[in-house]
Amino acid sequence: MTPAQRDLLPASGGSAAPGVAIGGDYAAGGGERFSPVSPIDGAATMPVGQADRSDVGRAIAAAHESFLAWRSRPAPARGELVYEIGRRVREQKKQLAELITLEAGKIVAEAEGEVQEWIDICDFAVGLSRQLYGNTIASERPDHQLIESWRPLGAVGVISAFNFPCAVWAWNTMVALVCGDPVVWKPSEQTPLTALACHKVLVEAAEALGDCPPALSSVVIGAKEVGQALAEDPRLPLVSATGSVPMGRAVAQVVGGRLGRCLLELGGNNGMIVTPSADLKLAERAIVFGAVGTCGQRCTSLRRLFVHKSISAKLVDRLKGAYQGLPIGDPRDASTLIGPLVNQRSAGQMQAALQQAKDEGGEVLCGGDAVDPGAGGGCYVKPAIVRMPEQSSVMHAETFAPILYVVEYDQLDEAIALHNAVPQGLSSSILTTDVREAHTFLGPDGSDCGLVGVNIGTSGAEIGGAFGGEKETGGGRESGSDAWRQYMRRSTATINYGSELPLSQGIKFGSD
Ligand code: UN1
Repeated sequence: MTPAQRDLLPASGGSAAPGVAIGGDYAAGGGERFSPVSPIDGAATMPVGQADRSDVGRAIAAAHESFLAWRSRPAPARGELVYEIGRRVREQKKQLAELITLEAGKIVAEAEGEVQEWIDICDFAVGLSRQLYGNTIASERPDHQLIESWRPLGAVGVISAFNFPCAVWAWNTMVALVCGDPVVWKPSEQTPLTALACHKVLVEAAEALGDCPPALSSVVIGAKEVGQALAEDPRLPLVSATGSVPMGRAVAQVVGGRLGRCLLELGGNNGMIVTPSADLKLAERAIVFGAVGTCGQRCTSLRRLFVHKSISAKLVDRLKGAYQGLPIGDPRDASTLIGPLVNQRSAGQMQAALQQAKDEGGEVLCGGDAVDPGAGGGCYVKPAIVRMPEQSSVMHAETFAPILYVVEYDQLDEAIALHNAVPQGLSSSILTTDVREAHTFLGPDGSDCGLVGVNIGTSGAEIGGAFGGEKETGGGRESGSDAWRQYMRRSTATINYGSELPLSQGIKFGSD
């Protein structure tokens, strides 16, 4: 770690980073200390403490206390904190991105893009703080009025994954803060330092602003027991979880068991259809970024490509050419486009998927093999393109690695049916210049995903839209549009400003 990266972390007074952060209060935590390693070279970054159940309980209690104060602050005044956070993130963008690269292994340009998502959601949330609109509704009774207001909900639990160690928390937290809700965050154990650095920005912004409750943000580092403790606690009326389908299923069952609210953003297995009228230059760029960006480790990564048989040979040739020139290596190097996979397990899963694809009749057209990392120990791989005779079982699972399966199709409705025939439903796109094809894909008989694009790749969604997907992706929506409503309690008020008490539904009850 560089001194600039250390400066981003809370001063711990020791050689390890804290495992528990409750506002500006830092502690090692009652769990066992561990040593995360960087995917770049497998070298240990910094030892980190871990929270145990009682630490999680303390964090939630403090967040709840802070909620009781924060909820009565006017929303535009809550927005002032988010404004100050955004200002500070702009100043530290480069350093924060470097820390993300170190822990998640993504290339600098993409790490900076991730911090940019934080800045963007700050701007969005500040505007939102003056636009938490409700409705007024005509009453069926004379001299009555219905008013719908949105009130703060309570402290929110956020569980996030290694691949977007800053942005996913930021989408949740910036919106939650203007809605009046503090956040308790369990980051991935792969990226605890990024989490502590993000948290520190928030804490310092709150201190600079003054008069903020102490625990608007908390971080509890640890493995699944920590997530379990968040899911169980009724003082967290909302738990927002991003990660694998099994993780989401476990969280949803616990939160559902106490009738809490869940916001799930789980696996994607994203597809694209390329039709005969597609602009192939554009298609090539959209496919390459979608399939190999972040080394195939975005939940929005492109994994399944359905190409019309009349253009398949031509497009596949172009893609093979493009894949050949991809610079693979140290993500800190500005010329690198493909960084490492997160760990050896991930590399093993990639090899297993490629073997299964071959067993199911697939032909690896390029890539798939490991690249010698030189002196370091990172897992560097060549992104693979695999031609499949049909959408067989390997294509139904999400493998978090840069494998692009290509299947030919003949009729658009057949391609759409194939596209939708997987358990996940996050992101999708169609490459076409035919307006009928585009609108068919966007329409009710088209893609069944939460994100649908035309002439664009599956990844790289902007924060202004609601982000999330259907089926096993979990159904949640985060970030922009009206996703904020999930962080609030809807209160429907009925006001009688007359001197009679007429009953609704015209009921006569006793004498008037
Ligand atoms: C994720 O991979 O969990 O749309 C989030 C995208 C990014 C976010 C991905 N804005 O690719």
